[in-house]
Amino acid sequence: MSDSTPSMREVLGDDAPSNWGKWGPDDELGCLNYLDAGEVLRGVQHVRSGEVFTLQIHMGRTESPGDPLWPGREGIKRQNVMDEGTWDGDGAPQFPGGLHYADDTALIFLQGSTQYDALGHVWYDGKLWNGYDARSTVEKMDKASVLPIAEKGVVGRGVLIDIARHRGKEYLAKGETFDHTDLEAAARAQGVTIEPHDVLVIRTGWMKYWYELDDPETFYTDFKEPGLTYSRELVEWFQRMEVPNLVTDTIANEVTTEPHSGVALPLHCALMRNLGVALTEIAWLDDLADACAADGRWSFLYAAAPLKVVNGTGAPVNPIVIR
Ligand code: UVW
Repeated sequence: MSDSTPSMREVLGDDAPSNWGKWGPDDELGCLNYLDAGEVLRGVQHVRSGEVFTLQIHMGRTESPGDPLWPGREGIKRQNVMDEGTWDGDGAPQFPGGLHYADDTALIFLQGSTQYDALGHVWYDGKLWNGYDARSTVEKMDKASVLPIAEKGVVGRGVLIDIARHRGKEYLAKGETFDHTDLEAAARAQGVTIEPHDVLVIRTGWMKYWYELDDPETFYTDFKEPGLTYSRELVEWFQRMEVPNLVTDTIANEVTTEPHSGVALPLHCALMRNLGVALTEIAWLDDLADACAADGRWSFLYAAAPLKVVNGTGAPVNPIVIR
């Protein structure tokens, strides 16, 4: 960070839009509170053909380029502990009837695949979502962990906005930005309306780029993902639209550094920490986008539940879309 880079507070303002306290002092769900039974039924109305799409990327690919990760994280380390080889030597467990089986273990970054961030995953000025003390994250996430999101489950009407297709590109360029006005323009062009309480799913083509490029060194050089970029108006739009959940096919859901201030991931703070919007990252959206483009239907039933990791800062997820 250069000396001239402003602080998160300077960028977002002393009076940044906030939903703290809106659902009480103990809330750990934020805008997911908007997704009640009525929203589930609204989502169901968008199921027409019965097609199912699963949005998780492959986890633990051994062939190049491996799994896309935020710099500093590592992909899953999966290891067999039991397989047919176990019975090659003596001392293997014997079961009545001759049962053999395979088991494996895994060491994973909870944010190392398609995942939900816990609402407490990022913070500034010593406070996380709803005003919880950042010290509550030490050693384990005591407040606003991923568990409440996992317990509730996320079900509602989803809408896909394909910014890459709208801009006539296979994928956006490094650092390319867009905002809520671009989302609305793309929605108009697609013939769909972004409605209040929609799970907002945005395709940039960035996951396709990761796999097609097949060159992690180029991908991570001058690492700057494309994505939504901060403005107060954009944050107010999210608040007004009561967006419960933002899902994208990038590793961090927003342009990596905001071009004007140079601050990293201000929307994580503005949307997740201040408004309580749930973030879902690294989603595979290309198959869904192709199906939506083919018949012009861009809304669907979205359903997801991350793993119930107690005190987790996030957890892997395989969201399901039914259209
Ligand atoms: C960070 O916030 C650093 O990562 P993520 O992409 O998991 O939100």
